[in-house]
Amino acid sequence: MAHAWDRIVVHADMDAFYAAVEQLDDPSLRGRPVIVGGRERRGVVLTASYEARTFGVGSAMPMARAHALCPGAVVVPPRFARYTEISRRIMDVFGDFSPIVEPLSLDEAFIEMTGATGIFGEPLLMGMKIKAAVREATGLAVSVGVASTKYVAKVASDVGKPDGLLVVAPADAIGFLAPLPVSRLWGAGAVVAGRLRALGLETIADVARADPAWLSARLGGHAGGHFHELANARDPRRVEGDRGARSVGSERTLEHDLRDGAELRWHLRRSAEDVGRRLRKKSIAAAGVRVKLKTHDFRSLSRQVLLEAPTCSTRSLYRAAVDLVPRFDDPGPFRLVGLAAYDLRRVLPYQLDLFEQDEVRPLRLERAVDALERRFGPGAVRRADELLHRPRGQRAPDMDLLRAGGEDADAPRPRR
Ligand code: TTP
Ligand code: MG
Repeated sequence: MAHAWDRIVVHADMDAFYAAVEQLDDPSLRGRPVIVGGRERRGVVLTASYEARTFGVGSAMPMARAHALCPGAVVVPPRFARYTEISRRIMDVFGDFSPIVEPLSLDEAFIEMTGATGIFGEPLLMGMKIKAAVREATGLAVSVGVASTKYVAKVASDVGKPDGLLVVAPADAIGFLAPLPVSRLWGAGAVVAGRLRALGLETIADVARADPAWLSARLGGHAGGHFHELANARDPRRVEGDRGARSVGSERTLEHDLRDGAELRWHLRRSAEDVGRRLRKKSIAAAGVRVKLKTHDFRSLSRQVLLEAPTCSTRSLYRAAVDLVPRFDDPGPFRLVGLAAYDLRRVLPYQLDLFEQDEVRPLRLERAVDALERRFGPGAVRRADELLHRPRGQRAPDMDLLRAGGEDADAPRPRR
């Protein structure tokens, strides 16, 4: 490939979002011009269905004008709680494709897909899968742009609307932008676009060819340089996922309160195995490890650490967790033990092996065990020391029941 994809950024934006939700919930509105906005004539249009847009109705237009343009439109008042609910579902779908999702509004997000071709296929296939997953989860259409920068991906999703899917390969990005009007430059509102036109610059190609110093002198500040970079398809901005909020965790409420350090470590190892396996399965590495303990009198305590290098290795997670234990100043006893990996980022499948030089061998072993477990079921392979040093009261079959505890492990359980 002459021009490899150094980065893969997806921009996804729902079509006529509020109006599409109204048409979804009320089938009698489907195929008809729908305007979402206040019923009073002094209000504005929040959005219009594509049927209404053919009459020239658009967002932010005064309602009176919308009525004049499209007298047959059905006006529906907004239901923000419902849009928020669907938005959450959409963002969850995006989260299934990448640990790094940057929502821009209720219906729109960047999704960092660099390194994910091994899992989801080439950029076009990624886009198709994201569109299909959103449709399956919500019944709604999303337009998707795929490019190697945020700016080009955003323009691509918009140009493809409605129900679009447009992939702009890195080598084609400048040519794709070239014929578009300057109003398509990100950050160029009506005023800036007007000034660019007054300078004789109509298309993005005109801006790309202009001298950036001359542009900056005319526009003031760094704006000229900024637009010149965008026009040349250069945009180094990263997709900013809410890293802190996303984590993969495993915790369990114990059958008897725990005081003993060895027993605590045994549970941390089981959690590290669970978390490590899930990270490796999704080709995700974590830079942070958090240990959570709950005391017998229901106080939640946690300690966390940022690792020198991100990891998906059970062994590294376990070691970091064990190092955190002395930092709890509460002597216990404890009724719940949990481990979570946070600050997640995607790694290429082959990078799992290259990731940390000194962890390569255990990681290879762990991935071999993952493969065996996929074939023969969980618990098919056990560590010898685990079998020998099983804590009291725990028989082997119980372990996997405990492991499945996950979500509601916080709920108080009767003690034996
Ligand atoms: P957009 O994504 O800008 O618009 P859209 O989804 O309705 O249509 P499309 O993307 O296909 O062009 O905005 C998302 C929602 O945000 C939109 O449905 C309504 C709301 N919104 C407002 O409330 N006021 C506004 O001025 C705009 C532009 C949108
Ligand atoms: Mg939209």
